[in-house]
Amino acid sequence: RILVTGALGQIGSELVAKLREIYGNDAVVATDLRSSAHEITRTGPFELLDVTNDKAMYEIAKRYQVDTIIHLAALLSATAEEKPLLAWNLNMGGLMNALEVARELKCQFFTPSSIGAFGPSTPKDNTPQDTIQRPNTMYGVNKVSGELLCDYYFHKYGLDTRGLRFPGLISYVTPPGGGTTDYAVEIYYAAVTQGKYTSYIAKGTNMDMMYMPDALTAIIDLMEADSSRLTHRNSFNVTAMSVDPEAIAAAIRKEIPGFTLDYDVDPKRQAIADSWPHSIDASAAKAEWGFRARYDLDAMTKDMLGHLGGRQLLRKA
Ligand code: VAH
Repeated sequence: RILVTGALGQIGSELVAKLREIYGNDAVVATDLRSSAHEITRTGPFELLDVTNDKAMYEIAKRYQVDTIIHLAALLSATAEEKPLLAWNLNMGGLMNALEVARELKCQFFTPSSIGAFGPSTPKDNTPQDTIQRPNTMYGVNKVSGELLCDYYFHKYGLDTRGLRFPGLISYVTPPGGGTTDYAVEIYYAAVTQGKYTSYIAKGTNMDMMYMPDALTAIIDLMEADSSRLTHRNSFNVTAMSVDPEAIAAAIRKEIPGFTLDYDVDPKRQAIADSWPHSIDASAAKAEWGFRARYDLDAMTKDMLGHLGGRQLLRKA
C-alpha cells in the first residue's frame, strides 16, 4: 500500500485519485491534518494524521502495511516566510518522521523539492541539475535540507528515496495555499469569473510552471523508474514552461479576448520570486527516467479554462 501525507493539498488531492485509479482504491491510504468533503476521504482509506506526530504516523503505516510513502504535507514558500519557526518544525520535523517510518518499514519514499531550493547566487537561466543552492527563504532552506536528508537516508540506510524539484504547479481541482506561484492559478479562476486579474507578481518575472497532469505523471514515472538508471535522486529538476504573468494573459486572451491584466505587486512574494531561477534545465530527468511534459502554455490554458469555464456555466445555469 501507498501512504500519502498532505493528501488534501494541491498535489495530494489529485495524486491520490490517480494512484487509486492505477493501483486500486484500497491500495492508497490518504492522510491529512483534518478531513474535508473531498471525495478522496470516501473513495478509499482516509486517516487523520499530524505529520509532526511520529508515533501516529508509524502506527498508521504499520497498520496498513505500507511499502511506499509519498510525503506531501508541508507549508509553501509565502506561508513559510511569514511563519519560519512553524515552517521549520512542520517541513523538517514532518520529513524526518516520514523518513524514519520509511526506514523502519523499508518503504520506497517520495517527497517534492522545488525551484525554491535555488537562491540568488544560483545561475538563473537554464539552471543546471547540479549547481549552487544558497536559498534565502525558509522554504528554500527546508527544501535544500530535505534534498540532503533524503540523499543521506539513501547513502546511509539504502532507503529508496526519490524527489522532484517542482516548478509552480497549475491545477483546477484544489487551489494551492500559501505559495508564491499561486498567481498562475488564481489568474485562470479570475479570467473565468471576472474577465480580469490583478497580479501580485510583477510583469517580466519569469518562473518555471507545469500543469498538474504532467506533475502527477512525473511522480509516478520517477517512482516506477529502474533504480539502477538513477544517477540523481533528490531531487530532479522538472519543468514544462518558463512564463511571466504577461505570457499567461496572452494565452488566456486567445480563449477570452477581452481578458485584462493589471498589477499590484506584493513586495514579499516578489522578493521570493526574484530569488528563484527564470528557467531550469530538466535534461537529467529526461535522460535518467524519460521525463516529458505534455502540456505547453496554450494546451494548459485551453484545458484549465475548459474545466473552470464549464463550472462557471453550471453556476450560471
Ligand atoms: C510555492 N507552489 O509557490 C510552490 C512551489 C515553485 C513554487 O514551491 O511555494
